[in-house]
Amino acid sequence: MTAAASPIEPREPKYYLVKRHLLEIIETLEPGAPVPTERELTVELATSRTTVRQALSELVGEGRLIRRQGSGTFVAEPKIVWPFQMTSFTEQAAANGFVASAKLLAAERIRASGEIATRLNLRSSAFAYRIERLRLADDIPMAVETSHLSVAAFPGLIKHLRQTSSLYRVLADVYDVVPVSAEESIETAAASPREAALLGTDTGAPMLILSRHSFEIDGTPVEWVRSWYRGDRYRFVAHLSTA
Ligand code: 16G
Repeated sequence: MTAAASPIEPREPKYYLVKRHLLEIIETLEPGAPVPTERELTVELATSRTTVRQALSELVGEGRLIRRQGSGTFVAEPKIVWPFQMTSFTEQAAANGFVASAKLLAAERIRASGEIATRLNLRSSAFAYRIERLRLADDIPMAVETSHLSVAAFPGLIKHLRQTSSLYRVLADVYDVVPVSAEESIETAAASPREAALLGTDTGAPMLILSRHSFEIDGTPVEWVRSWYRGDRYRFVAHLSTA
């Protein structure tokens, strides 16, 4: 006979009580409304400033609150819902009512090795492009995107990307290549100082990294891309069906 598992009663850390209290307050407020200050919460809940700060920081990281230097902490706007689709950033933005753009941060030819060579099906030390772009929607920085593509497959790509902000547009118009399928994965990371500065958040803030490995209809790999999004601003949605 097996013993019945005993119910686990997790011990709630003190800051979590403060967090729950704040979540209740947030539910009653509109986006943009101020929440009580650190000092007010410390007095009201008879707890330490450190405890209050931890609760506030977690809610900022989760995108429920937003901190404005010098003016306080406010209820955040709802997250932007971004669909998982086999389309380009430009098309996804348009479908959601935004105008997409890109700022080219880096564009270079590197010798492919390791994962990049494998993903792009290149001989080790063949040339690959490393293209880093800041992606913006309505001029608001949304993601830092690093793309790798084969130089042999797309000669002159960097020149074209200096003129148009859509990689997929260039691939279709100039090279007659359309990525039709992809494997996409999502994982979390903490923002580095550089990503934080580019995306207007704090170093260490939670980020979502989307990786896309895309292919042409015949299975030829097209690109290997990693996109860093602010975890507090975006919610990714996939539509699943059995059909
Ligand atoms: C998306 C894709 C990226 C692709 C880009 C093309 C993800 C994670 N990334 O951002 O792989 O290169 O769209 O967009 O979905 P563009 O044509 O606007 O440059």
